Amino acid sequence: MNGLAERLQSLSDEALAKIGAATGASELEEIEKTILGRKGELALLMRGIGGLEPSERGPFGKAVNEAKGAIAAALGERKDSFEAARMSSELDDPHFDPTEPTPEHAVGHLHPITKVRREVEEIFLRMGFDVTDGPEVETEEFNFDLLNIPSHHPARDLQDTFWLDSGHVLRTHTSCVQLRAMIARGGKPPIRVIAPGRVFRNEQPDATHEHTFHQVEGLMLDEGVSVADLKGVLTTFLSRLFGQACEVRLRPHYFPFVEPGFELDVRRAGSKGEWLELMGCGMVHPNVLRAGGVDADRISGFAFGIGLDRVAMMRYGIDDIRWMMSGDPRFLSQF
Ligand code: YSA
Repeated sequence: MNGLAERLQSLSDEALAKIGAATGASELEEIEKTILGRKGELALLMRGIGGLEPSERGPFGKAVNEAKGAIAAALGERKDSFEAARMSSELDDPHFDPTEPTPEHAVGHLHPITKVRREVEEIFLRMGFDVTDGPEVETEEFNFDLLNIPSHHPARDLQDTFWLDSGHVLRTHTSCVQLRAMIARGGKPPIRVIAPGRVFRNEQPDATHEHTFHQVEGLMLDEGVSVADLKGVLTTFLSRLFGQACEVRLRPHYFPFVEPGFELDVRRAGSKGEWLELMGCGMVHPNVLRAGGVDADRISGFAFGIGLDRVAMMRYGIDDIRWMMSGDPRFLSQF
C-alpha cells in the first residue's frame, strides 16, 4: 500500500498516546484540530489514496475511517473525564453553595415607540389601509421637488436637512412615501396606505425635538374623497388610539404638498380641556397627485403625518423626547 497503511498506523498510535498524556481540555482541542481537522493529518493522508491500486483504495479508506472513529472516541472519553474532574473539584470547594440562587435573567421587551407604532398599524389595517415603507436615504426629488416644495423653501436649508455628499438627503419626513406608494400602484385608486418610519432633521435636540424621530404618514385617494373623510378617519383613529372618544379640530396651515392644509389638534370629546397639537394634514395638492401618476381631475384625497415620538410621550407620560433614543435601561425598563 505504498507505505500509507504504516503511516496511518503510526499516526493513530501517536494520536492515542497524546490523548492519553493530555493534561487539559485545551490540549485535546489542539489534538483534535491537528489530527481530525479539515486540514489535519488524517485528511492529508487521505489525499494519498489516489496513488493506490484501485483494489487497495476501499480497504485503505475503511482503515482511515476506523482510525478516525477510534481517535474521536478516545477524545470524547478524555474530555468527559476532564469535565467530571472539574465538576468534582468545584463541588469539593468549601465555598461552593449549591443553594445560592442563579443570577436573574433580564427579560427584554418592546420599545415604547415600537408598541405605539404597532397599535397605529393595527388600527389602520382594520380600516382597510396597507402598511408600506420607503428609504431613509432619499433623493432630493422625492423629499422635496415632487412634493411641490420649492427650491427657496427653508426645509432645503443646510440648517434643517442632513445632506449627503452624493446629493441625497436623510429624509426629513415620511411624506416622500406618499409618492412612492402612488407610483408603486400605477396611480390607480383606491389607495389607502400608512408608512411609519424614521426621519432626520438637523436640529439641536431639546425636550420636544430630536434630530432622529419617527413619523407615520397616511394617504387615502379615491374619487370624491373630501375634508370630511379626513376628519372622520382621523377622529376614529385617535379615539381608538387613546381608548376614548376624541374631538378633532383643524387649523389652517401651510404645507406645500397639500391644499388646503391643516394642523390637527385633539382633545377628549365633551371636555373643556386643552387642545393638543398632533399632526399635519390636508388634501393632497394636484401637483403631487400628478407627480405620482394620479389623474388629478378625477381623483382627490387626503394625507397626514403624525409625530410618533410625541404620541408615545403622551401615551406613557414621558417628559423628554431625548430618552427615546438614549438606549438607557433606567428609562427602557419602565415600559
Ligand atoms: C403634513 C401634511 C400632509 O398632507 C402629510 C404630512 C404632513 C406632515 C409633514 N410632512 C411634516 O413633517 N410636518 S411637521 O414638520 O410639522 O412634522 C410632523 C410632526 O412630526 C409634528 O407634528 C411633530 O409631532 C413631529 N416632529 C416634527 N419635528 C420633530 C418632531 N418630533 C420630534 N422631533 C422633532 N424635531
